[in-house]
Amino acid sequence: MDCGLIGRPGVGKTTLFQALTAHSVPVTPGAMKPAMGVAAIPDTRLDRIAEFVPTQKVIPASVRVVDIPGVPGGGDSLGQVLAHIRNVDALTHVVRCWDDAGLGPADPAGDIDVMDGELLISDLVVVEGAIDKATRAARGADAEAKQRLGVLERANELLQEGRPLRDGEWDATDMGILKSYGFMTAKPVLMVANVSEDDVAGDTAAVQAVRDAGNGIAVVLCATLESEIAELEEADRGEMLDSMGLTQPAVGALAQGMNAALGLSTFYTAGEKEVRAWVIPESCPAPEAAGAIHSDIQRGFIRAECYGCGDLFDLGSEKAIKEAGKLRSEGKGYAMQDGDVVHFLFNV
Ligand SMILES: Nc1nc2c(ncn2[C@@H]2O[C@H](COP(=O)(O)OP(=O)(O)O)[C@@H](O)[C@H]2O)c(=O)[nH]1
Ligand SMILES: [Mg+2]
Repeated sequence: MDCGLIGRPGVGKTTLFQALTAHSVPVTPGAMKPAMGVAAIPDTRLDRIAEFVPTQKVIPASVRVVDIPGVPGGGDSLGQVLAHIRNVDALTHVVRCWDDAGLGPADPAGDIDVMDGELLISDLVVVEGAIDKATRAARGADAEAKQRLGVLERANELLQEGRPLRDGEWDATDMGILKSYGFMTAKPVLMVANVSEDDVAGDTAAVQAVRDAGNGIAVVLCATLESEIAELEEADRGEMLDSMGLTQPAVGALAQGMNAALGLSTFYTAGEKEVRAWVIPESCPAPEAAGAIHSDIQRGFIRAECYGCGDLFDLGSEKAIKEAGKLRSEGKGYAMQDGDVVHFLFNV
């Protein structure tokens, strides 16, 4: 699953990408090619599990992040940028909330309109072409083609009204059809208000404009500051955060927000060697979750022994969980719950 950073040129996408990936990927300023990296997802539940289960290593889950070049004001490069946006699963829309000497005063609402407008128009072009094709295909007795045409016509209506496809009501089949066309306005989106160092409290009108665009939700951060924090040794971060009036780096909230936008949940494995977080689609079946660890465990799946991490925090040890009858044995049909701590039994 890939999460793409999008926004107008100069809003701080690459700076944020470097913060998220802890400067592990070399980037070329102004490059028209996307850069790809991995962001670790900070997780307080994971740290707490490791307090109860003595272990050698704690390994966080991660999300793949793609730094996509900014959407320019038209021209040849626009199509190139939009093609990259079609390929990711979810979007993080970065908006400039500081007054910039070169780019001018912050205009979040205006920038968001331009960005959303480009995505909408581009989806309209795709849907019109797709309807033509699907109409021809649906002339026969092909039920699948008829359904596809129905979805495309509904999509067209929404877009004609200037509304993004994510506003529509779609079932899983409809969503699959929309995905196959790479519609950008159908992708889940997380709004990010990129502020100056003085505004990390997020109480400005500019930040409010970004929140409004995100149905009340936006991650507020200062990308340059986050990038500097990411360069520091773990031990030196506290002091820097304190001096900025922050309790934890905002990239943590951002990575968690991306996960939620992608419809993902987390389960844990906990043993002597490692305590580790794994990311899976919400409510996915136990064997599929096992497959996130290794395909052999999925193939030879017998059962999952699990408990909720809350039980561990309440009862203090796996032994106590067992004694309290809270250790569950789940079969192939089990839908994973967020926060499960699991031991998979398998046979290959
Ligand atoms: N004041 C301020 N400047 C920033 C912030 N984030 C990025 N910048 C600056 O904005 C410029 C463009 O940033 P960049 O990450 O390359 O933007 P991109 O075009 O969206 O990838 C750089 O000079 C950054 O140092 C921020 O949070 N506050
Ligand atoms: Mg950039």
